[in-house]
Amino acid sequence: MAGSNRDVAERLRFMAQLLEVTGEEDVFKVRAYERAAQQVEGSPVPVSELDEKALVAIPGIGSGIAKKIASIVRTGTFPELSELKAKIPDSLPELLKLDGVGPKTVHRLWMKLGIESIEDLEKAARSRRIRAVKGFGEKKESEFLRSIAQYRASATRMTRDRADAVVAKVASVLTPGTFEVAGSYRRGKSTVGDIDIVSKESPRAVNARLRPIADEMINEGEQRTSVRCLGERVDIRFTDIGSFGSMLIYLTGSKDFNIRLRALAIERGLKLNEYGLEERTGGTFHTFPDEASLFATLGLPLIPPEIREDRGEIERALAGDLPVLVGPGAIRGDLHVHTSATDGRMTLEELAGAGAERGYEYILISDHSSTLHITHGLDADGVTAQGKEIERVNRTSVCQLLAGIEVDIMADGSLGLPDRVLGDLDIVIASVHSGLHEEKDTMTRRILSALANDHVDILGHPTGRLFPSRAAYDLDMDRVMEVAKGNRTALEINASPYRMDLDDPQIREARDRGLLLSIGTDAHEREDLGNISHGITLARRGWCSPGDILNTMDRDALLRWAS
Ligand code: DGT
Ligand code: CA
Ligand code: CA
Ligand code: ZN
Repeated sequence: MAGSNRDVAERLRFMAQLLEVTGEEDVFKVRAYERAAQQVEGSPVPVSELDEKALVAIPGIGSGIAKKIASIVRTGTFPELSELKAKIPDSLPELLKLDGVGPKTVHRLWMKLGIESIEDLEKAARSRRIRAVKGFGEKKESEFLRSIAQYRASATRMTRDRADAVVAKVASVLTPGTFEVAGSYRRGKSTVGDIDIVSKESPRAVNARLRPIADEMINEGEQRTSVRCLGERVDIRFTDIGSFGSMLIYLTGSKDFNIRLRALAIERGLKLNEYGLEERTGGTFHTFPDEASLFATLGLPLIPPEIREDRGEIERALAGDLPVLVGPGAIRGDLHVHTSATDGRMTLEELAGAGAERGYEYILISDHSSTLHITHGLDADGVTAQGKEIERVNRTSVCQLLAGIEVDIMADGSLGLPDRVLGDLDIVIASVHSGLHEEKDTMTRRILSALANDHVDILGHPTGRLFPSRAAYDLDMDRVMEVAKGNRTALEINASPYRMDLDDPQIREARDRGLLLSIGTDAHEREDLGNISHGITLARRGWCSPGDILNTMDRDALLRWAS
């Protein structure tokens, strides 16, 4: 996952910081991580391309840290770091992102004042509780507040899982059936700037209920209220029951969609705003309690929120030719999961059980292959052993496990396992996990040569992007799609909220070209399986119908397609 030297160094440095946050007294241990981070950052060769022996040869890197580096390259983290993170409040490390706040400060704030989050720090500073701690003082208090303001102004967009948490918290004080979440959240965008909600309840009642859960009431009113909740901005717009439909359409957007819709209304002699439609001659005003009635008045069917982007959907709707979008009911299984045989947490049995619970027909077992960069993956013997286990579990399981692998695409475009091993598997995903900063031509050539292998069925997380820090790698996606189409290789829609890869414009392009797409959660633990919903949403944003999605095939059809 986290391949560049900078990524690896960042994780090692983070470990050093967390040790200090938790009050680690062994300074040599902290320094060992700091020194390793420095060495990795300064290394002229990408550490992702070094094996353990070569890593240990770097001064300041011992065999313990070398293993951790290998784990970071492969998974983005390592066990000791995960364990340490589990011991502290989830919101604590974010304090380190504040300008002028180091690990020792966080340790002190946490121990002396019970501060566990930026919100806690803000409250403590506002209520002048910081100055009571020896060594902090009034000046420090105002510095903290300034840093918090700056951090928030530049904070990046929310991932979908974060947005879900914010929505759940706000929804917990609203009455079911009286509100709808609008904006980019409802349209299903891969990341969300702020949360927009339309509410039919009385502003006074809602405002009162929001106060206890809000970090801050940014502004309160009868028309709209803005609050900060879990550190994120939430805008609530109040409306009459009678105008709920027009308000919801307006706040769902997108802005471009709204502009097109208004133009269409004008063509029909109507003026559209968030309160309803006005007849341009005579001035009669019409209101709409739901979206469908407003759309119908404009001669349109209900356009699904996920495709309201002015990318041709209004024209298609007018022609009565909207695509039928894939929904959760059509999904028969998950096509990318990891197990405890490598860096996942679930056993095959647990996966089969979890799949059955979700009503799945199948789950594709796709652990990493063991290669130069991935030391704890499966080798040929590991694949054979896992295959036998899968057969055994399948004898008593409703949800069938498919034998697969997420094979590494190497620097030269070859694959991490020999053809004879890949040939025995049901479905093969091939992914790039190293050398992520190659030139466009080199990267494209690598991927094309992997696609040329007949055993490869799916190209995993095709652009390699990772929120919030890693951009997509430089790639000639046009060429990749052309070759994938020719070779009948599917492209993955990786549903991890940190990946969301492919993104919707590329999904749309792939679908328009007649490629197949496969949705995979890349689950490492049980709750990750729920991310399938993010993948379905992305597929919908890319205009995919059930027929475009591999996961809608039944097991036999899927295996026939892959063979
Ligand atoms: P975000 O929050 O950056 O992820 O994106 P949105 O789409 O949620 O944008 P936001 O929160 O600024 O506004 C929510 C909706 O309000 C937006 O989707 C459409 C509507 N809207 C906002 N500004 C305008 C505007 O200037 N004109 C029109 N027609 N609609 C707007
Ligand atoms: Ca928004
Ligand atoms: Ca907004
Ligand atoms: Zn991967």
